Amino acid sequence: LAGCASTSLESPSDGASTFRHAPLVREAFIADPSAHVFDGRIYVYGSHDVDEPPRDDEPGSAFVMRDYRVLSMDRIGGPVMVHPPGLRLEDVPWADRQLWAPDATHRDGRYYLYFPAKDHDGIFRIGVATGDRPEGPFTAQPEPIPGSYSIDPAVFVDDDGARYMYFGGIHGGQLQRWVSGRYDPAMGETDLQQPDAPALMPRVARLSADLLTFAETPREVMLLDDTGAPLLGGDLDRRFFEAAWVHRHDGRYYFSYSTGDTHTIAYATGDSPYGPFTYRGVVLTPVQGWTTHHSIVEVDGRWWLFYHDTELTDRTHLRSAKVAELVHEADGRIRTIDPFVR
Ligand code: FUB
Repeated sequence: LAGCASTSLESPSDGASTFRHAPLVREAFIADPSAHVFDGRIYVYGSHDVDEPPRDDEPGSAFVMRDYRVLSMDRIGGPVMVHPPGLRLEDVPWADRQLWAPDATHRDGRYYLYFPAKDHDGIFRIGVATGDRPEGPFTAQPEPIPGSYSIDPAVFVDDDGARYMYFGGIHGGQLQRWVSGRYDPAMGETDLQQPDAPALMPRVARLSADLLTFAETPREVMLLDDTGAPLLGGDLDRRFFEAAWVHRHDGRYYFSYSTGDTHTIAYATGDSPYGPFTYRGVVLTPVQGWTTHHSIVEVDGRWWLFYHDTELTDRTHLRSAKVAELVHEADGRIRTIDPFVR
């Protein structure tokens, strides 16, 4: 193991810090934390932020990540291990740059790491790598998942064992370039530029039995307002930007996501893993740093929000993972977390 840091849930209470929660680790910058409990231990799959010059001037090009390093801990608040790189860019034949936010799943002693990267044409695709340990090493499939595109894969396991991948991100995540079903760079660098039209929606596809491909063509995940109308492109406080995550609580499916340029983690609820999901509110108010990205996981009957911020650097591409307790109210709403309020 490359490192093991003790962490506390809260930042020091001597008044020196305005942050409510402490970084999980300080010896590496781990962002976009996707947390899971595998065999009784908590594993966090995140982006490994580094400070390198960008290769191009596309949106998001400052995020140049080249490998994945898994964090693990036996309990929330316990010592956190920083494992050696589990997958490196040079070991992914199809990938050229930018290993962005990953996720993982586990079945029958195999671990599956899902990750986005730009291919040699500069197009984001989603790949999968497998291994027999939760922290890796992982071996990448030679090609990206057929029919995959954009960024931020998140894999949800339903009670019947079916696994669904949610993905997509606008702006630097290129989702706006896929409206025709084919990659179209003429669709620009932001979104549809139609504030009164339905917003770009995230995507979902059930995974195949071997967990290496999609079992179906990805479909849109509809995010609705409380009148049943799709959220609009101009509804910046509520529309989807990136960082999809799904969890199930008390029979409801919760779809949570980043609103990007308005910097919240929002959530919507529904009755099916495919949606539609109706907007309910805010999970996490803005953190320090432009991006916000999270996961929600149950550990021994309590629920936790893993998220990131730039407390240690104040630089938007050098982020640290944190964890906060998350509460579902009796009516199913999620109590909003403010990362600055103790
Ligand atoms: O880490 C790179 C990108 O920043 C992620 O893919 C987005 O979700 C945002 O957190």
